[in-house]
Amino acid sequence: MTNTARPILFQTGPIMDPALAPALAEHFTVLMPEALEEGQAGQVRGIVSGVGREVDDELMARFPALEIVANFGVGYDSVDVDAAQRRNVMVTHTPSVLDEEVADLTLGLLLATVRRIPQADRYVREGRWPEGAFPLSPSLRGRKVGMVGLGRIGLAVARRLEGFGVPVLYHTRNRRADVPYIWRGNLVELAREVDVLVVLVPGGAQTRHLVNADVLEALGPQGLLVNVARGSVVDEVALVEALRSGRIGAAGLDVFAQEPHVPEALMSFENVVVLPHVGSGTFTTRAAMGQLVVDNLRNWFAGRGAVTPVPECAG
Ligand code: A2R
Repeated sequence: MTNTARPILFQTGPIMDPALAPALAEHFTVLMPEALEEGQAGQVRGIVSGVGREVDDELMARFPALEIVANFGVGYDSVDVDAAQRRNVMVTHTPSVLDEEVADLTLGLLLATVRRIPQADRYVREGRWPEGAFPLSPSLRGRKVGMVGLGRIGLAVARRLEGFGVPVLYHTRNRRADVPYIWRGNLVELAREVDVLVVLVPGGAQTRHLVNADVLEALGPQGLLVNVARGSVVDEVALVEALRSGRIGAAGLDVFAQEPHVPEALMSFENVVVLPHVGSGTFTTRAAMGQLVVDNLRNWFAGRGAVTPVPECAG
């Protein structure tokens, strides 16, 4: 039996936050796709969604009473915001609460990639150490880092990089007046100038394949690519080719074009570190994101508006 006194939500699939389901259940009736019964769609007032689950016009059309889509995550490229706005549906996301966590992971992945930490771990586990010392690795010393995107998370990464004593440059559409880092309006130029590119722009049509063959070529044979944003931002075919031909030196990837599928070719390279999209994946940060999802929904249904609307729906 569903409690009709409470707003009914549709959740597009499982979300990796153990605290979210009980927190939602306290205030809402949550229907998972498999639990949605004939006739219930008309009562659904909110959608809870997460990365990789499309909330498109077709899905929203199934719920004529829909008021809000609450996205678990800062990136909301899987939500068709234009369609939501045409339907007068609010879209929210979870900015800020994950910045430091994703920045930590970014530095971890960068260091793991340049110093080949996972490869060294495998070397020990495979019993190869007694055969001889692990090969020397490239270094972060004396290298420059180029941020592709310098928003909330990018800035948290840049600040950490200052502590590592490496110069930071960045590429965005708009130059920031409030940072000490050098701006480059042209991404190929930036790639030519730096040794490491760290990708932290939102996904979606605007940034699709922003990091293409030309950018990778400019990064160069000693260059290193770190992507913690969205797989769609990097042309994965061009990346595989650049790694195969040695046109770039190494890559650290937390995100992929077709998650959870990781191209075999990428996993076959010794100079690539792959992670299963864990940028914000800690108990504390996922709980903070879940709480923000709940706060957005509670505020909305109490008539107080959304706490963190996506920029397109703000104001
Ligand atoms: O371009 P600007 O001036 O709006 O700067 C934003 C930049 N950005 C771009 N840079 C170059 N070409 C583009 N087409 C482009 N579109 C956006 O990305 C800004 O510096 C940055 C985004 O910052 P925030 O909106 O504060 O996002 P946040 O919280 O740092 O997260 C970035 C992404 C998420 O969307 C997830 O996909 C991923 O990181 O976790």
